Amino acid sequence: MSGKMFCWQCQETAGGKGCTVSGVCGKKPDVAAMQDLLIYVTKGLSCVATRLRGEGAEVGKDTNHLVTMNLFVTITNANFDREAIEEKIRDTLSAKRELLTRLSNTDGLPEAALWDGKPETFAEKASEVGLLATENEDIRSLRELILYGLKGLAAYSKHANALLYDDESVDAFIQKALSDTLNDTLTVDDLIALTLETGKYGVAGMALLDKANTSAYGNPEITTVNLGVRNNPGILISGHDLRDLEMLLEQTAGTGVDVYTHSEMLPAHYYPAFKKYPHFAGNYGNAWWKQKEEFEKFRGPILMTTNCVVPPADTYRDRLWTTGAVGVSGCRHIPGEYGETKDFSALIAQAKQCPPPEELEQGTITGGFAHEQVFALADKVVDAVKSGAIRKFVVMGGCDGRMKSRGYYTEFAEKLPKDAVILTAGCAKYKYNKLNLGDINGIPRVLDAGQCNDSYSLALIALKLKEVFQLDDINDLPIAFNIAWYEQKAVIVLLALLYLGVKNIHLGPTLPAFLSPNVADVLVKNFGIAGIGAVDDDLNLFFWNASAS
Ligand code: FSO
Ligand code: SF4
Repeated sequence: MSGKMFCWQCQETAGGKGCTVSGVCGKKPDVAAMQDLLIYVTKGLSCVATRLRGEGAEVGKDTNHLVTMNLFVTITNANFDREAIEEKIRDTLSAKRELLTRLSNTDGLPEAALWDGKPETFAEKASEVGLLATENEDIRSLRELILYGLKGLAAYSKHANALLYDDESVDAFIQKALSDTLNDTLTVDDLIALTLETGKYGVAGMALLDKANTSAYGNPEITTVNLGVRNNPGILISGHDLRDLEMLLEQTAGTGVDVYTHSEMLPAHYYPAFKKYPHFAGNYGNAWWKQKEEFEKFRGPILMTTNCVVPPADTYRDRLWTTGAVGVSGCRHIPGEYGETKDFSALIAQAKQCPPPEELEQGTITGGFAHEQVFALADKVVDAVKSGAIRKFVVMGGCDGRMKSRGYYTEFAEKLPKDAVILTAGCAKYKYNKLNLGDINGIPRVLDAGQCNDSYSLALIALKLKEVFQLDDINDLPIAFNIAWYEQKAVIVLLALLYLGVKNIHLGPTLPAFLSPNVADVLVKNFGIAGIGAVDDDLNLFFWNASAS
């Protein structure tokens, strides 16, 4: 056990090992401690809910939503507000108390399911329940791998829930898996099986979100997005929550305030439903990690609907607003339950007092290649593959990040053979989506399906190609996987791909610190997971050595 901060959940963890003094992301030890306690009590609540289901009782949506929200709050770069996290701990303890009264008995429940405490005991308890409390390094590694996958899955569930889509089987699994991470009788093999099952539910969760998004806003279609600025005040919206965007667009209509997307909100432009708003002006800036500089220059209010938020500079703190799972102390938070209309009038009023954004760049980028759009182009794509015009697809989805070593992905994209097409989703695309890589017979060489959750589209596209080419194995397709990861949503995307049978995925820029040597070995031996090397060596491996792809 350790009272010290220890977090290793993201790719930028200190020294590639773990953040122990303060987070590279800006998370302070007191916030890290409250996140640890929030995970602990959420696991406890999940144990009780799972036991209740076992007794044939129903567990309401409120519990499901509380669990997913709590997991989301602890994702990298989502919430730096200690008070907001403490409030969630109190809410979770109170929900657990209520569920416990409905259980026929509490025999054999783990300590987390029974623990209750007043706020003044939180810090002490938190110091006992961090991930280092699990001593066996392989069990700890698998528990954390599962937990991080569940955090990603919870984030995607939350967006579907915001559109009033729920899948009880996904929520029940999340809670069962969370309680299993407290079960000391489970072996390494049991936990490996649970890891794969997490991938299965990852597919289900992404499918649910895809259904929610496309039912509400239509199927993404090829779209050219403006990168420049207009001469009106603007609001910048970042993150992944399309429902928040819809409410903001509705409320800003006719006010003279434009709305721009940032980072993972870029793909919102691809949805037909948002094209009707003339004040939906374009995309501003790049991936999350450049936000300090870019938010300064935006000059108007910024709304963070999800991670990735970077603790802001004082110069724009009063223009940074949060909602949903996001929290930054000192920044204003817009409340709103699922199904309620959030009130963005204060942001709009602030925008009206602000000058228009400073121009960062000009031009356009094109995207919108989600499953239905690609299926509509299927004949063209298949012909290009059959004629040899397209030799290979390379899935380069995932996350972007600050590390210099991520320059690899720009160089890799630039040096790709001209008959290779990049399939992407997530903020990783900012490493190459403005490079003008051209097209192959009218098919752009960078096909952007959307946000990281739209990796689901990439999987559907791969499965469609497998069907068209009448292959038995997805790994026989001319598709290579070279994925960049940063935070825990990328973990669920990875587990989902493994569940779908995809092998030989290359993961970079570094392998997760939370994989123990033995667990890493299982992933290498069973799934061919590999890291990245020098660009030229990897290109050689992907294009001229069949064993690598
Ligand atoms: Fe990126 Fe951040 Fe979408 Fe993540 S903005 S890093 S995997 O939150 O969720 O791709
Ligand atoms: Fe460190 Fe990443 Fe954890 Fe932040 S989220 S404390 S950077 S490991």
